[in-house]
Amino acid sequence: MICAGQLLNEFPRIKRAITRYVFAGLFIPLLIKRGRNSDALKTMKELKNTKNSGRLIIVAYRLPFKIVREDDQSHLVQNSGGLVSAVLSLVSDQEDSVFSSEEKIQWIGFSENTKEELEGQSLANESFQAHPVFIPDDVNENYYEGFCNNLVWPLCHYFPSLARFDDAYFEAYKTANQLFFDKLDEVIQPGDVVWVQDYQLMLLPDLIRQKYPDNKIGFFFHIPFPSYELFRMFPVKWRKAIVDGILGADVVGFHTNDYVEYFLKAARLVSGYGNKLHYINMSNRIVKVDSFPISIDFQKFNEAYDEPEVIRAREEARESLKEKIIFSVDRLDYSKGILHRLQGFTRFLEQHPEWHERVSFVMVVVPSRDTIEQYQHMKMEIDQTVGAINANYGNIYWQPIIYQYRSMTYHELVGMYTASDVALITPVRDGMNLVCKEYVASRKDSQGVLILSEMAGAAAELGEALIINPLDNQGIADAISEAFAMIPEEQEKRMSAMRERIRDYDVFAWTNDFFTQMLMLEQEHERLKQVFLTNKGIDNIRKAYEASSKRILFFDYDGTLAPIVADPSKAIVSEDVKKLIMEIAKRDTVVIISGRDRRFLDTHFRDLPVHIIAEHGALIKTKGSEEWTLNESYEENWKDSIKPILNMYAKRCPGAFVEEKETSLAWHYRTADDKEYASRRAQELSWQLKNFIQPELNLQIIDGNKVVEVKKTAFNKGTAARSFVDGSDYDFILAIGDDTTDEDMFEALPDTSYTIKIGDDLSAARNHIKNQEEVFHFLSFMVSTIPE
Ligand code: GDG
Repeated sequence: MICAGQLLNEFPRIKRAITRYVFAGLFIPLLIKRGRNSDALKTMKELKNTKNSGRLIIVAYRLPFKIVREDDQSHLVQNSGGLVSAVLSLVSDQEDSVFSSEEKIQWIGFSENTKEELEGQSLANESFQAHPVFIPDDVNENYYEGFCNNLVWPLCHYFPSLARFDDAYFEAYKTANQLFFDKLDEVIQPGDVVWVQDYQLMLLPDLIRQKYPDNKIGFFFHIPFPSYELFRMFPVKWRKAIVDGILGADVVGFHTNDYVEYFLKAARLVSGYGNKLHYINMSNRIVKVDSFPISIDFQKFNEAYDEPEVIRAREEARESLKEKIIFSVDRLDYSKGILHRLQGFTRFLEQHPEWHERVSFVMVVVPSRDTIEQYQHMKMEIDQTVGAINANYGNIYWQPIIYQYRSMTYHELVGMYTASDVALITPVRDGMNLVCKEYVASRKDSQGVLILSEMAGAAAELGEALIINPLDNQGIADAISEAFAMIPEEQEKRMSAMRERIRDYDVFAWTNDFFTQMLMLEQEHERLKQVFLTNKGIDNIRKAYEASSKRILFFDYDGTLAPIVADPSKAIVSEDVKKLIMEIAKRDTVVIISGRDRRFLDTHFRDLPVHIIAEHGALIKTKGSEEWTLNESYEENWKDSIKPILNMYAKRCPGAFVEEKETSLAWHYRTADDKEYASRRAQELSWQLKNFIQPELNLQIIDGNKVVEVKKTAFNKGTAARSFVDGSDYDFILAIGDDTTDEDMFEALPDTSYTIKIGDDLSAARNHIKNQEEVFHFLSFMVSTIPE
């Protein structure tokens, strides 16, 4: 969990956001995750004044309906999946719902029917309007079977040996994403909110952003986002397209914090986007990347316990099966760990003859992708293993495993959930896994034991389950034995705790949580949005300047007083600017505030009556003094442990070099031979430093312009600027800067200050001006009416 102190130190840029939203902001999603569903709804209500003016558009690979034709008419037969109910919950007449029910939810998805079959049909029901996307067979094969299922799926589930790399796959992936976009392009209107689902559509958010910069876009990734070592197996262009494609969204959601971290690392290493507290600054907008553990409709499964069909199914199972029932159900997939489960069960039978003839393991495998060779092979192995176990351990009165290769009806499924003593869920990798949550929700009787793989995203939330490693046969065997021996009171204790958690964070809370983040982001955008100074704005500043009597002005150096040039030693302040500063400094307090070292700043400003702050606030030389003062909280003895790391990166990157300043270390790559390679190394270096240096060192890593800089956190431009204004009575404060480190200054100065950011990056500054050249004109105008 995030601690507030850490936030304030490390993320000064959003410090004001934290203050403003301390309850309504960053902490609310955490409250929602812990609190009750009704709290989540209340939060939405508090955050919104009005309903979203636009409609909700879902884009997912599949449409959530079957299109059934009867008497030349098409009807939508709606699936009862969790996502469908969840999005429906966002739309109602209630004041606190996100969307108005006057508008249907627009759902864009692939259609298995041809265009001709659907020609002229109205594809709508009470709540949804369907917009089928038609993908030619050859494209769909390379796109869906190829890129999605033969490459992304195995890589994301840590089966790189099964991944197939084929240029035609990626081409088809781009074509298909474009086809989804083309359909959306026909449908979208201003104000509509688009929610893109899953790994089949990773390029889509950016396609939308390019043409519709003002529509809100969400993206949710349903499978594991892999660690960088796996992700880097995608060819460079592909991985960049994926990261940039996803980052077209405003809010990007994953199931767990691990997946979020892995994605953030990929965003940094692939496209150079750093993040602060999961916010990525994309220069003209911010993206929020966060975890939203998907859930289920708890009440539906809970109430099903008493439905007659479920009672009948449960009773039949109990009558016809043995004393102890183990149940598992999953799609045929190598990620689900079906064979490992069988091996674990074999070990159990081997070691526990006392349970022979007293246990039935009902294992249902739902047909899936079985046209693919790998899946056919896996199916054969499962068939053979089940056959062998039943042959070796069973007898004419007892079959240890009841194996079904088919799908079950909903009532059969819940009948089995509620009849079984143990749910055995052993994926070797699973984004979340809803089956285990459904099992828990169905157990209104608070009985039954969940054995769950630590590789399922759900394991992070269901700590009361018996957590196993699916590759550890003995671990599975021991867990089964422990489950069979577990007394009802203990079962109840564990099950009740898990049920409460899922009841609180059900699929409705999940969607609410996601949309709360979308709204929060809108407010944050509003705060950070660039307001460029108009003539009127400039004139207002001039008037304020004129009307004041005690003024202080802070100027950053590079990119503010001097232009950014390739060779830093040649970034020289022009004579005109110098003259102007001289003129201002005669009547006002002027502070030059820079990351440069004192020698450089002395050379350029020695003859001016100004205060100088060097090395981001570590060193200060006051006007008229010859002495520099070192910030009192600066502590030495940290560079020796960091310098070798920077040197090693410099050696491995021709042209990069390490600069040792008095109070900081900088790894420069402006002069590197291969800029692209160097920028990748810089990202890796920064990542390594941020993640592996000891927190006790209190160091801050700054990703600057072609430089990675390491300094103490104890001071920054903000603390340095405050030391000038605190306790004084300036009635006009102005600060101008272009760099990320200037944000500390903008944040730290009083709200009445005039803060100006150069360029269009999102900033805490109140105003922006376009470029460095304009600084001179702006300042000249500001002081123009004051007599010398
Ligand atoms: C992906 C991610 C993530 C299964 N067999 C039958 C049946 N089901 C239903 C279950 C459950 C759903 O299918 C399976 O959901 P999972 O989450 O377990 O797995 P994936 O399909 O792989 O889904 C996964 C999920 O997306 C959501 O983000 O959790 O990690 O891989 O609802 O009940 N339903 C019926 N008969 C069956 O035979 N009626």
